[in-house]
Amino acid sequence: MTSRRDFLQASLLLAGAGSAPRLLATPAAGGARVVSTWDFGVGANQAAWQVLDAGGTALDAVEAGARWAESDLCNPTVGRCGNPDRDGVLTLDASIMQGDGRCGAVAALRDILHPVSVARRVMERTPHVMLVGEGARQFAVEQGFEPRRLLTPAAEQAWREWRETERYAPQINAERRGRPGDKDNHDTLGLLAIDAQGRMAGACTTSGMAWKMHGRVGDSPIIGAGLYVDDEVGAATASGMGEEMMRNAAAFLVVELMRQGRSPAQACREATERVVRKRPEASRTLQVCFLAMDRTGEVGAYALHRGFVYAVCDAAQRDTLLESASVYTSEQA
Ligand code: SD4
Repeated sequence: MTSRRDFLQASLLLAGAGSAPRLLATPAAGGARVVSTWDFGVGANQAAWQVLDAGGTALDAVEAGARWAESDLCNPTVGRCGNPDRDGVLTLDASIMQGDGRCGAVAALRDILHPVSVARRVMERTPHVMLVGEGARQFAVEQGFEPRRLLTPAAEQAWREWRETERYAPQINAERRGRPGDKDNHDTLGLLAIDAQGRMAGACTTSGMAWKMHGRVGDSPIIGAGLYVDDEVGAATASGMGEEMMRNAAAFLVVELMRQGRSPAQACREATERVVRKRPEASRTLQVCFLAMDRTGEVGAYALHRGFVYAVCDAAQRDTLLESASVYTSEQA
């Protein structure tokens, strides 16, 4: 399996050679496209593309992409390799949504490898949208998902080292991503897809903020905060400090701005600026990132700080990785 670091280095090499990948504005007419947050989005896109390329649905595609990331043993921020909360417990958040408004989510789920698939079962097999904690785990087991201990020795070791500092000061993406030598801090996988029939879907999956309080839930499983999809308009997903996304109903905001006529890039920018206006001081230290795709397949992104990269995949480009524009452009912001 190619590691996320390899993907990132590949993109940096391209950029260094003066041939940074270019994004086609929209896929070929009637074409499918999938976009994902961060460098590991390249691998997730490839898993999703296998579904789209075979004529599958956007929903199946985003689930396949999210499952790829949840299984990835190199990713300390999503799925089985995620860092635990401050009590040493790994809890996972995920959501999935179709463009017709159907959606499902799980939060603070323990011991289950594929939270995105449990979220899909919530959508398809219950009258509800979200299950949390022990109830989500119980439902998953009833549905045939096998419970297993997920915390890796590396994540446990990292938690033990963190505990020595005994300081509860959660930060997200404080160490900027996207340059060689940057250390992974925290990222979430958000995927948005449009299939050959023009149906849209999205998924979002994460282990949440490392060393979070036990029971803390981020934006990723909250429909309208970390993910929102509407076939009439388009789709949006978020990564970064989930509390800001929740305060601003951010993914929904991005979609509504597109409904009012903004391009995906403009909508992401306005949502980011809203976060800054609400909390100007806090916004200097935390990261907030948006990725959107409208119903024609046009893609846009924006972040508070530099370093947010996103991956685009369609019939003409399989592993395009682009860096988003940002409010603050200096490392010292
Ligand atoms: C959360 N939004 O749990 C997630 C974390 C994240 O980049 O996306 N980090 O708040």
